[in-house]
Amino acid sequence: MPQETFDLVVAANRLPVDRVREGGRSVWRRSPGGLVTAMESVMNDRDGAWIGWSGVAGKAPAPFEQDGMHLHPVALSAEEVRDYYEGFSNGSLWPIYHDVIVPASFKRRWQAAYEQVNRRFAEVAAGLAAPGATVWVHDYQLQRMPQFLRELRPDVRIGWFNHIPFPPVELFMQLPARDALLQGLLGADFLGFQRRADAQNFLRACRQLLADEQVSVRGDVVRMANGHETRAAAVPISIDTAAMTELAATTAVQDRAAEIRRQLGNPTHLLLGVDRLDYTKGIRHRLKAIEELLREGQLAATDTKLIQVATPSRERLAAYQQIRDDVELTVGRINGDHAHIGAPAVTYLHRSFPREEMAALFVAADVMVVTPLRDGMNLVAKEYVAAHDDDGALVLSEFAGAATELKQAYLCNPHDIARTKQTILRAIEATAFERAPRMRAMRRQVQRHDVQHWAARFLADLAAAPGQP
Ligand code: GDG
Repeated sequence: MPQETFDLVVAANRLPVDRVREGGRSVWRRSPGGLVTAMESVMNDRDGAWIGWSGVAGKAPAPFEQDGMHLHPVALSAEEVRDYYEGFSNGSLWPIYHDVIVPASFKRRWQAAYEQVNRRFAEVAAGLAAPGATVWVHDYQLQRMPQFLRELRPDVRIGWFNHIPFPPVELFMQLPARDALLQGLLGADFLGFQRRADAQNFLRACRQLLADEQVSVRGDVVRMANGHETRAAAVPISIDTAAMTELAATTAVQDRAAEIRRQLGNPTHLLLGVDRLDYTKGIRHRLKAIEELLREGQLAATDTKLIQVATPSRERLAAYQQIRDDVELTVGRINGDHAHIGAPAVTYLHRSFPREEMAALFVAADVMVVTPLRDGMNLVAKEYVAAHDDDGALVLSEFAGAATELKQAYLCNPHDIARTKQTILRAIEATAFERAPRMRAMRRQVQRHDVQHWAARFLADLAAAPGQP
């Protein structure tokens, strides 16, 4: 029987579901996050399929339906998880694309596995795409896929969206696979980036590194020797704003927010950090600033508390074990110096929570502290703005993509600890009168530019891209 085909195929490293145990049985549960919601809204209208890894190494489970989406698992062996995912994607690309906050490593074996897995994704997509279908590829793990797919299926429209920054050419050049990565992306018709600066970095890399390949760049379009054109532009991602605001307003979430504050002894100032435990997120810098403020007596642990949620991430990689150790050592020291019995200065939570609990934390926090050293966008900043009332404040790093949109945040350079301390103090001390117009302006921004708007804009840009000669 011929395989069923689809008008829209989404490809991402991971499927939008996780395998979990429920009542002694193993079942699929939808993973949290705006991307899944956004794709659901466009896929339901368009008969869509999603291809990705299930999260478990070995044989792929059979394709299945979930929430109106056709899900098609792609197999990864244990060696491929090590070499393509942990190695090339997170040991080579992730550091280079985030300003080399930790050194990048390069291994030829990793690169070979990346090629192999990207080719497999392309083959699966080629088999599922209907004639003239749209294939939307996501993120840095799949940069070779557009070229492989175009070779197999020149009739489909191919778009790619980068969730993380695209680095300046001086850093990108370090990658031994640099030409292959650019050629891979140039198989697409449209490339979406978080910020204009990211698209510009990509265009500059093509201009500088592919000149010998008869590739020319005019404006935001790259033209290959065979006449195929690829457009690169900014399409900043967002959140399901209405859903977050609605959830935050429910009695259950409001009550839980009040309870959280009560449990902490009703502090005058409740600060909050929510991050994947990643060295890009600037958690150490944030803790250092707060530790100094407490030590100098500019903040008092009796009336100021910090909750830091650090969701476990990439725990098999040494750089992630190191950041975890650093963060936990610092939290321990801060509490050792400033906590009272039953009243920690920093409540550190190294696990993940349901959406409702996250919303309650956003509602409860007087000041949200988001201090990445580099971040593609940072959705947490947008979620806080959508969930909290007018009497809140957002401290936001200039190095998060969100800083280009949330201009009324208290912006800071997390490398500059002295100024970051001042900025945190300003946000804490701001009056309701100063806070309200800032919060309202930022909320308007995320209401107008929500994730549904993002997905629709990406698909419109992809449909309008010049593409084939
Ligand atoms: C990449 C880019 C870009 C976190 N802990 C829990 C939980 N979360 C949710 C947050 C937020 C999401 O996960 C994290 O998104 P971020 O944008 O903050 O960061 P990355 O994971 O690094 O994402 C980033 C993003 O892609 C999208 O393009 O913005 O720059 O690095 O939604 O709320 N959700 C739940 N429990 C948790 O414990 N339910």
